[in-house]
Amino acid sequence: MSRIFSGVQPTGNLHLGNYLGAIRNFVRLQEDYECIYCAVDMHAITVWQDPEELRGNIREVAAAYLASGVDPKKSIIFAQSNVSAHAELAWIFNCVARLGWLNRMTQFKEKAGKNRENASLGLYAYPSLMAADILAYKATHVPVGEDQKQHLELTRDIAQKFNNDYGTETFPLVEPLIFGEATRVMSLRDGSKKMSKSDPSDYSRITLTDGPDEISKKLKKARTDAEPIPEKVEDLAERPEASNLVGIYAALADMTKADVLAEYAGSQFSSFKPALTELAVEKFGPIGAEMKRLMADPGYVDSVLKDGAERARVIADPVIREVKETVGFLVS
Ligand code: AQP
Repeated sequence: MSRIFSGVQPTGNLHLGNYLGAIRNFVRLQEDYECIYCAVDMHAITVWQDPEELRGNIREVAAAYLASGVDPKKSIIFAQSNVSAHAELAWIFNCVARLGWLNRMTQFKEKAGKNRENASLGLYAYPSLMAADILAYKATHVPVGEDQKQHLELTRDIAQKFNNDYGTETFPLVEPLIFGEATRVMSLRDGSKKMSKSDPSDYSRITLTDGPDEISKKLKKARTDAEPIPEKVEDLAERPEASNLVGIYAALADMTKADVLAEYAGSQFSSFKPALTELAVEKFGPIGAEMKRLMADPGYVDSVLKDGAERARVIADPVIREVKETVGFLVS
């Protein structure tokens, strides 16, 4: 049976990249799969989080799922720390994963930066916890943005090594689901950097709760080049900022980049940007408004998370039990 698992870190500033690379696909997949979607708060604390803000951000992730169209009756929505299987399995995977594998993880290198010695042990072990998130449910498919591909390869390596070491077929080899025209949305200020929650510049990203004025200001300021929009997708290859805006338009309009170029080839970005603004406002207006409404009703959001955690435990607890028995722990 196919089962989907994915998550978003509650680190604030949920943005267009999180939506187009992940959350929107979560909504589409729930029609055909059993889906489990998580606010990965244990991942969030791998870098410092203010406790009060973290609580709000966990609810914000749940609100973003709901406002985007994830149906809490059909899919499971919960907070990672409320299901202990994640932490338990992560420890076992810490003993399966090899240091050499983790040393290759580019996200750790980027996030730790030059000050590696001062990074938390949790940041280093992040991919092992991510493998546990997925495999605690024996999920088979994981919708993510392109930046998570390497971590999913590590999840496969961990699953395979566990199965080989213990001579079992406990874990499936997960498949990434990376689809859509915007699997890697870039910063609006720098086409070589991905759009990110932690970028110090607010102008680098459009957040899900930005109103029409903010969207318009940010897109007006978005970096482009002086050339008009080209006719062919190949001609965007050396123009990262132009390619990014065309990709965002295509994803929001459910078109291909080629279709967008067919419509706008020859136009300047000064005339393309207002069209993109209009489209972004049309798509995000209702989502942002619904998120704000849900954030003002934390009681409802908490009830969704509580119900989700209960349903998640029903799936994960027997898996943890099976793993503990396999490893040789005494299971009472
Ligand atoms: N720029 C992006 N384009 C497409 N997809 C993206 N995702 C993130 N950024 C982009 C996808 O969103 C999902 C949730 O990401 P996350 O919150 O778990 O962590 P992240 O990848 O570290 O996201 P950020 O926004 O870049 O946060 P910070 O700044 O804290 O590192 C994932 O599926 C991810 O691929």
